[in-house]
Amino acid sequence: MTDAYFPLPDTLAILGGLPRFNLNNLHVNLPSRPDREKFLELISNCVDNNKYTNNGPLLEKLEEKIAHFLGVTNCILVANATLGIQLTAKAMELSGEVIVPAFTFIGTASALEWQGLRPVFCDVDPNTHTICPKHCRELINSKTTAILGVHLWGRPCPVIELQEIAIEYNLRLFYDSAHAFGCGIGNRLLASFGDAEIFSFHATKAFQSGEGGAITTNNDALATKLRRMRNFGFLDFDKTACLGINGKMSEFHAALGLVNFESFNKSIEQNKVNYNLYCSFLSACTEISILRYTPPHNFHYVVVEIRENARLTRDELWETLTKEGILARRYFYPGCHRMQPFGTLDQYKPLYHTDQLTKRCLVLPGGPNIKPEEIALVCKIIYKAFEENEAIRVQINATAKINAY
Ligand code: T4K
Repeated sequence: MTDAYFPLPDTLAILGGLPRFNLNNLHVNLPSRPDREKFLELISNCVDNNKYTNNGPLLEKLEEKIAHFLGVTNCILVANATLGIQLTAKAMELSGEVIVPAFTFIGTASALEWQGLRPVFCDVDPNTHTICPKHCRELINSKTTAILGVHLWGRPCPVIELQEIAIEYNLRLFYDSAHAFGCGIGNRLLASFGDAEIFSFHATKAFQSGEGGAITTNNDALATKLRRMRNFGFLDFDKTACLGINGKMSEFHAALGLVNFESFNKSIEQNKVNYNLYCSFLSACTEISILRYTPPHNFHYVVVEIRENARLTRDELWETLTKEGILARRYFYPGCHRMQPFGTLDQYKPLYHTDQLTKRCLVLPGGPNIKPEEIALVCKIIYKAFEENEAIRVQINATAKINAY
C-alpha cells in the first residue's frame, strides 16, 4: 500500500480531525445508475401509450427476460419483496408456524406475522450466515407448516438438506432471495429451489427497479394463483377467483428494471472488482475477516466480521467510521428475535450464533459506484482505527458519560 494512493488521515474525526467524507457521505449499496436516455425513452413511451400499470408490456417483457436469465419457468413481478413473501405465504395457504432465521432484515419476519403466521426463529450456521438445518429440525412441531430460508448476502442456503427436511415433515419450503439476484450454486442460479423464491429489486439491491421484487417458481399452478392474487384475485372483468391484493409493479418501475437488466452483468463485474480491492487492501488486517463469495455471485454486500480479540469492537469501529462520513451499516443488528414485535433488546429467546454475528458484522460501502480511491481510504481508516484503539475507546466512553447526564 502506498501513501500516495492512500492519503493517510492525520487525526481521525472521532479524535477531533476533519471527517474524510464530510462533503458526501459514503453509503452502503448506493443504487446503480441507469442509462438515463434509455430510461427516459421508456418512460416517455409509457406516457405516449397511456399505459402505466396492470400487466403492461414493460412488465411482461421484464418477467420474460428475468425468467430466462434465472432459468425458471415463472417470474411474477411484484411491488416489493415483502409483499412477495406475503403473497407466497397466502397462496400456499400456510397456517400456524413458519421457521425462519432471525439473522435477516426485519421485513422477512414481519411479512409472515402480517399474514397471521407465527415466525419461529432459527439460528444460523456461523460460517455461512444461513439457516442451520440442525436447529431447524429441532423447532418443527405439529403447528409448523413451512420453512422460509434466507440466502443472506446472496450466499445460498443448504438447499438440499432443507428440501430433505421439507419432504420428511411434509412442509412447504420457500426462500427469501432478496440479496441473491445473479447468485447460484454451481451453474444453477437461485430462483427455482423450494416451492418459490422471492427477490427484492429495491434501489439498494444488486439489480434494482427503484422499488420492486419478483416471485420465481417452477410450479405453474402456484404461479397462476400468485398472478391472480397480485391483481385483487381477478380472473376476468367482474370475476374474481380468490382473495387478492394490489401487489402489482408499475410500468415505471418495470422500465427502470429493463434498463438496469441490460447493464446487470457489467454492474456485478464492477462489484467484483470493488469487492476484490477491499479483500486485497484488508488482507493484512488480522482483526477482521471479509465474508467470501463463491461464483456465481453478485458481490454486492461487502460484509466484514470483527474478530472477538480485535482491539476495537464492531460498535467502536462503526462509530469511528460513521464520524468520518463512512456510513457502514450494522445489518442485521440486533436480529429479528430481539426487535419489536417479536422481542426486545432485553427480552428474547437467545440464539447463540445469531447473537454473536449481529454483534460482529459490519457492511462496508460497496456497490458498483464506489471509487477505488474511496475504498482505499476506507481501508486506511480501518487500519488507523485499530492502531488508535485506546484513544478511541477513551473518547467513546467520555461521550457516553456526557450523554448520560
Ligand atoms: N429480505 C431481506 C433479506 C432484505 O434485506 C430485504 C430488504 C427484504 C427482505 C425486503 O425487501 P423489499 O420489501 O424492500 O423489496 C434497506 C432497504 O430498504 C431494504 O430493501 C433492504 N432489504 C435493507 C437491507 O436495506 P435501509 O433502511 O437500511 O435503507 P436506507 O434507506 O438506509 O438505504 C441504504 C443506503 O442506500 C443509504 O445509506 C442511502 C442509500 N440510498 C438508498 C435509497 C433508497 C440511496 O442512495 N438512494 C436511495 O434511493 O433498508
